[in-house]
Amino acid sequence: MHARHGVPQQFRECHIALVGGYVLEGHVPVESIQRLLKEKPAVTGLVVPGMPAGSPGMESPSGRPYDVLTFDRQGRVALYERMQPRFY
Ligand SMILES: [Cu+2]
Repeated sequence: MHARHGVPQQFRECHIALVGGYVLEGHVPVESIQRLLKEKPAVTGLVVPGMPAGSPGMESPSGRPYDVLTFDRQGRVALYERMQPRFY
């Protein structure tokens, strides 16, 4: 599943989703997905590595800012945005 969708080896996390022709890997926040679908960058998708505390579904009092990265099938990875953690 992950290889078929071009997710780099180091980012094969527990959750994968497909939306609007993009691949989402890990706990990608909805704000980043909305920005992705609006801006439509030339990437394969977004990944949040490591299931960080404070990401969606991982709400935590010990959450810290975490990075949303872009990736492509050539193995290029870049910072998309840094998100603030959620505390619930
Ligand atoms: Cu997870």
